[in-house]
Amino acid sequence: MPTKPEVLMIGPYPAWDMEDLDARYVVHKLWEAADLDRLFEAHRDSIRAIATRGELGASADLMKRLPALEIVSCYGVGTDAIDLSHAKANGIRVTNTPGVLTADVADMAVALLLAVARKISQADRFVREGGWAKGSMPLVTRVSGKTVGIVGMGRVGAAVAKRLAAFDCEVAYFDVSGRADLPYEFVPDLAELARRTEFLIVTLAGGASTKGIVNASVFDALGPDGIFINVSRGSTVDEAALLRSLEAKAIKGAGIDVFWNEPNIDDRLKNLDNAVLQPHHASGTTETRRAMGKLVRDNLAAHFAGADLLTPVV
Ligand code: 8YV
Repeated sequence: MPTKPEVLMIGPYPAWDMEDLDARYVVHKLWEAADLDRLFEAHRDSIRAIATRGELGASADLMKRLPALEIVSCYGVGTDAIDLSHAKANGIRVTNTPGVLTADVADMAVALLLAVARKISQADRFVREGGWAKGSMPLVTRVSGKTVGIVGMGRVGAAVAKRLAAFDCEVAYFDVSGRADLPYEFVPDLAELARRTEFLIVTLAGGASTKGIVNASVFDALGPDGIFINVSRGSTVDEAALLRSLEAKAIKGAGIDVFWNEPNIDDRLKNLDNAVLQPHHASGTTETRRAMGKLVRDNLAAHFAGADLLTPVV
C-alpha cells in the first residue's frame, strides 16, 4: 500500500473536513503540537503540503522549515497572510477558495449595514431589558435609496453592489481601476468617494498594497452621518483612526467583521455603542464552509494525483 502524503495543518477545519483529511493523509496538527521544534525536526523532509486558513496563512519562515513542501492550500479566498513571492520563487503551489464564499460575505456586509443603521442590537436589548414598556425606541437611519461607496470592486464588492442596488441605493466604488462591465460609477479617489456617500463598505483584498488605506482623512470625509462597514481584512483600515472617529461620533457607526489583532481585539472596540462587531465570520455559514473545505480537499487531491489544480493562485 502506498504511504499517505504528509500534511501540516495550521489551524483546525470543521469535523467533516478533518475526518476526510485524516483518512487520506498523515495530518500534523500545528495547534496541538506540544513541541514545534520536535515536530519540524521529525517531519521536515516528509511534509509535502500545508493546509491553512485565510487569517492564519503561511509565512516564508514556516515554508523554509519544510524543504519538501509542494503546495499550500488555503481555506479562504484571501491569501495576504501567505508569502506568495516565497512560494512562487520556490515552486510551491498555492490554492485558495474563491467564488464559494462571495454570497455569504456580501450578505454579511448588507446585514452589518442594516444592523448599524437600524440599530438592531440596541433594539433587541431595548425589548429584552424592558425599555419598550417605558417608552418608544429612538428613531434610526434608513438604508434604502441612500448612496453607498464600495471600496474594492472585486467579486465580493460586485455582489454587495448588486444587493444594495436592489435596495434602490446609488452605488459608486473605488479601486485601482474602473470596471467596464459594471454600471456603477468609478471614483478613483477614496476620500472623495467617502465624501460623496453615506455608507462606505470595504471589500478590498488585504496585503501590503491596501494596508491602512482607509485612514483618518477617509473617516473625516465620511462624516458624522456616515456608516463604515468592513468585511475584508483588518489591515486595510487604520484602526486607531477608526476608534477615534467612533468614540468622537465623527462617524455615525461601524459594522466590523475583521480587525487588526484577531481574536484579541482592542478592548476599546467593545465599549462602543455605535459599532456592531462580528468574529471574522462573514463566510461562516455551514453551506459555505462545507464548500470551502471541499475545495481545499479537492485541490490537495488533484495535486497528489498529478491533475490540474481547481483554483490555483500561484
Ligand atoms: C474565513 C477569509 O473566515 O476567505 C477569507 O479570506 O478570511 C474567511 O473566509 C477564513 O479563512 C476561515 O478561517
